[in-house]
Amino acid sequence: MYENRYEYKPETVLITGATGDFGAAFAHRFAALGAKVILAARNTDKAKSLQAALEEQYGASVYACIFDIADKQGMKDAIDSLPDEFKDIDLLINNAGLALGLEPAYQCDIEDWETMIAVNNTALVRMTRHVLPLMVGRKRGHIINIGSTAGNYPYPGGNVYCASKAFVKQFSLSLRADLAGTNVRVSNIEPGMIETQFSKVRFKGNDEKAENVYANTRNMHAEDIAEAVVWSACLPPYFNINRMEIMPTVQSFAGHPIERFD
Ligand code: 8X3
Repeated sequence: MYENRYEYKPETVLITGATGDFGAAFAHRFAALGAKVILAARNTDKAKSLQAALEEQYGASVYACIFDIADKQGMKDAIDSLPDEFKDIDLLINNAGLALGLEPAYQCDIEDWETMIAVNNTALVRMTRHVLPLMVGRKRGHIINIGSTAGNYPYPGGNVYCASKAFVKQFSLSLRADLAGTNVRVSNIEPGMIETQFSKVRFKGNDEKAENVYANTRNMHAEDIAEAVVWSACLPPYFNINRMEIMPTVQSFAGHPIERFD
């Protein structure tokens, strides 16, 4: 079985945050591979326009699944009402996530914290809980969580964002423990700094601040992370990537700052 290392492909892929930079890059790659793609997104116009592009470019079978990721009942209804031909999800990419703000913890907006936890954590575990029984029942499936280097290395102003991604890492590893013997895979893909809308969201539309993050350096892009996701997903099912941490070569570590006294 799967003697050719690249013979395995997921057949039905659900991507949350599908119209963001990462989500759209993943959708393009899996549509090109012939998978049925479910675009989970909040914005109908953006989802429909991505759907049209995937259908036109690859002749792909695409379903736009519209709900607010933080809406518990909306998510349940959306998953329960998937068309029959899209129900057998064998790859869930928990990609929806965001950072809001870069202030020190004692100055942050508490609502930003709550939103990050709601999207990066609560929605991710809910979606996982909806989809997992289908995978376990079929003994086929893969959950790819989009974590972050921020879950491994704290940085000033990262506070709840870093903590939320550490949660995603540990939840991924804990799922591996629970899923022993089920043939269901779990991977946490942990990107570092990637040039996307991420900083524009973090800085709430302040273009100058966002552009400065990526200025005068050699950035990675969403397509680079899609490469890692597709590779992990198309490995033969006996082969599980637990975690994959990725940084642009230009990014590294800053050491531990010491407070000095006069
Ligand atoms: C994004 C990586 O370093 O900007 O998840 O927090 S970083």
